[in-house]
Amino acid sequence: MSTIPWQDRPENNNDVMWRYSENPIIDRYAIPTSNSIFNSAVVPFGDGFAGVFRCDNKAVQMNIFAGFSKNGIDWDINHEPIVMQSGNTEMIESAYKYDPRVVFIEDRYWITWCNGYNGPTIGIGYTFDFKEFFQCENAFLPFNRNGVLFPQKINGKYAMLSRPSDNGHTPFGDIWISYSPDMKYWGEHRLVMKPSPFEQSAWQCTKVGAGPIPILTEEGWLMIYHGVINTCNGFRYAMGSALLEVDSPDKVKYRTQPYLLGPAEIYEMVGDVPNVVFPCAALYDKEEDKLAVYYGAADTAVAIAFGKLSEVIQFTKDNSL
Ligand code: BMA
Repeated sequence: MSTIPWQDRPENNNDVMWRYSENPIIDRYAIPTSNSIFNSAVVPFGDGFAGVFRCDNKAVQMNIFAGFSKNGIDWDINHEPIVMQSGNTEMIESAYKYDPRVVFIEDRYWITWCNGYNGPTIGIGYTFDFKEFFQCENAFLPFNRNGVLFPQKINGKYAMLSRPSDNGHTPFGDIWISYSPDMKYWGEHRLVMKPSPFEQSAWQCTKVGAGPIPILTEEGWLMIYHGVINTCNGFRYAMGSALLEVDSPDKVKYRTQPYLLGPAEIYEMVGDVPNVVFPCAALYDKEEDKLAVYYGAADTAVAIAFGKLSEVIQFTKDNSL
């Protein structure tokens, strides 16, 4: 297994998660055409890591690019976007692609993203090698964002979290779960989680959306998510966690009242969209009790935060809404 990026908690830091000292790890201009590189996904691959990166170009066209890394921190991102071939259907329109997630299930890496098809919906594709990519049916009708697959079938079916939305900046958002026997037809839609009451936990009172691929733990599925508050200066995105029942992940066992990480460093507060911490991927090592969360910072760059898996789980239980 590849060694995941890691830094011990800094002295005098009592937070459950802490930032990598060299953040951001990927600069907005990391490839020649990019305006910004953020909300991106990584997975262990070969003797290192592979990733699918959201790069908006200088025309601010949104697309996804493959990248590779030996250590999970220094990335070589392809200069050309991913080109899809048809997967389980004919080629369907993709006016834009953004906010990818990646997960290995059974024999291949599945990618979900926000796909432009007469409005945003959830696109699905797969690859075996991060060279050739195959595009499948969209999971849902527009409008939807934040499609996040579980890393294994649940009760014999693929399972995906998503957040039904509108065609704009969506002033609402609940997390739902849907199931599929074949990665093509999705149904059995169930509500997982709504925004919280303002007076209890205002950072997540406007909308919530799933982030990285959920992690199976002894306490249930650890789901890291983003929560949003609408302020007089617009939306502010922070990161929280929940524990979902293993066989019925629509049941929330615990959910953090305080956030795990909110915009506080300059690269999170200043950028194309200020005050955004938007997690899309996590690497973990259960034996070493390590968790590294990759997040988009201010819709501009990619950053990492670390935590002890056991402490994040305990924090979620001890500080539940
Ligand atoms: C969401 C998506 C994300 C973005 C966030 C903050 O609706 O567009 O890609 O990071 O808004 O702007």
